[in-house]
Amino acid sequence: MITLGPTDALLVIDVQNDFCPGGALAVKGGDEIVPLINQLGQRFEHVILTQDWHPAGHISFASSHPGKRPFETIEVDYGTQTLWPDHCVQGTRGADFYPGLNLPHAELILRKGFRREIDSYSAFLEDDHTTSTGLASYLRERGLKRLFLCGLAYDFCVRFSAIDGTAAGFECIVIENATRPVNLAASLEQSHANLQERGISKIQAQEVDTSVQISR
Ligand code: VGL
Ligand code: ZN
Repeated sequence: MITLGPTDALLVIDVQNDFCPGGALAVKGGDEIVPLINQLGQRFEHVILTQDWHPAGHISFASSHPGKRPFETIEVDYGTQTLWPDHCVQGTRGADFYPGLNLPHAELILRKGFRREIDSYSAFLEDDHTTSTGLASYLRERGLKRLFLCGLAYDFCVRFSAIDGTAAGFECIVIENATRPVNLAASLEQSHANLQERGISKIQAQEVDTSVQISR
């Protein structure tokens, strides 16, 4: 059992319409985790949401690269970029949080991927591995130390947020049954391996102690 305290935060990654069934980049079962995330949120004093937030013509969109199709890859300045269908375009319904997500006490909504020339899977560092989102400094100033990650997608934004969060000095724990993967090529197996290599633990939502009442 894991007992939560005031320096813990729930980091809810990209639970947006476009990543749920019917969306532009639908993750299988993406909507199924929402009730669990809502329940989990009740156990946390501090909840942070991330929102994938791309301008039209974003570098990660296949449509921005003539002749390329979604799920192909290209080489860009910062390495290999997977190309996606247009998704989470700023101000569109697809970029809105999934309507079933009910976390009104979330304290921060962190938007990422808003630079046209850089994708950002991680909530900490954009994909050039240099440009900071500011999240680490925010967490430090707020005295938040341990992060429980959930949301979409396990093998992209959740994985890289956990890796970069760990590198930035935060204890990161992935709540596995409150995530779902895109599952592209070897992304799922690689994600499991990457987390294990770095000693990032995966737990199930039921391992969070629900007997502790939080004050709000
Ligand atoms: C994501 C692909 C593209 C994610 C975001 O949230 O995991 N995946 N943009
Ligand atoms: Zn994206």
